[in-house]
Amino acid sequence: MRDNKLSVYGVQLLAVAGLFFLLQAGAFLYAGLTGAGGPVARFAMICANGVFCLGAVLVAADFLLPLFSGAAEKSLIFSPLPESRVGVGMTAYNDELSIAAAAEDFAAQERVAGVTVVDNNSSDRTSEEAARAGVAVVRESVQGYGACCMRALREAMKTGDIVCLVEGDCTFSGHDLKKMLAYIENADMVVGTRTTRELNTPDSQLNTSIRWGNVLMAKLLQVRFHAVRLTDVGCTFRVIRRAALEKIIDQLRVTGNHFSCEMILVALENNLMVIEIPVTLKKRVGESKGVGNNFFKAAATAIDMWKLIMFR
Ligand SMILES: Nc1nc2c(ncn2[C@@H]2O[C@H](COP(=O)(O)OP(=O)(O)OP(=O)(O)O)[C@@H](O)[C@H]2O)c(=O)[nH]1
Ligand SMILES: [Mg+2]
Repeated sequence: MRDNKLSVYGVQLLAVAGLFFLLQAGAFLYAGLTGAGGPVARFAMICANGVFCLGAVLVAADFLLPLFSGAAEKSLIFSPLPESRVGVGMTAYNDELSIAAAAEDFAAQERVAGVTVVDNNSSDRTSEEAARAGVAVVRESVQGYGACCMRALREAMKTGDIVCLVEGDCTFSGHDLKKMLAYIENADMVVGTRTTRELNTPDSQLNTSIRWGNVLMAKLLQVRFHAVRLTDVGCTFRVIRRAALEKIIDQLRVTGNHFSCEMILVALENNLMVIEIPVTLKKRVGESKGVGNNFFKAAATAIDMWKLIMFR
């Protein structure tokens, strides 16, 4: 798959140019009405035109270069996996109120071979509650959402030839797993999107700023790798073929909250077929520790994701 980094820079320059054009229009209007502010308007005009031309050249170059390099696009996959079993890796951090119900929900799904809860240094009864639900429990000492996800993936690889990653906070539903398994026949990785409003409960974490922040970052990532359609970069719930995960697992580095974006990016860099499908999203059970109800954490995570998409 082609990595269109020039387009990522280009479209952002075009957006900045749009702001300069707005400033220019306002300044010319003001100058026309008052007779003052002419130099500001001319400055905005020069900036807008300059930035617009640079952005347009970068985007055009990105579209033209492959015509000369002959870069190949991905071809359709159809590879049914009727005998495959699913290993579920479930993240948990002080999730004693939700973990048993979440683990039981996923363990009860068809084709699930086992659920492993990864307890990320919880100080409450998370491990005991998970064990009570009858699933495997391991402890991950490196703190952080990404560290917990990576361990969950590694644990789930041991039990299934399809690996499912999900949170243990009851935001996601086990019955969505069969929808993901339907699409994994055509993909290496199927990732959920939480931005389908029809599938969110009204009290879910996807408020307007989190929804649009995710859509924006997802579209930037989509610009970088044309052959994919993305509307969310922060959904933990996903399934991946074990063979595909083996290819990328050692390239994953992010231990913090922007891990889910990194995993999609690395999958695309490795030419994996990634398909995004809508999943249901409910209000979490227990207290949010991530970006769910903290605007500043969400903004910091968005900046980390932007840096990944721009510079990795
Ligand atoms: N924030 C955080 N989450 C962790 C950590 N380790 C594991 N996790 C798990 O990662 C998931 C993300 O945290 P959540 O508190 O659910 O945050 P969120 O998903 O952004 O938002 P809500 O679900 O609305 O609360 C949860 O399942 C946590 O249990 C950690 O060090 N920090
Ligand atoms: Mg959550």
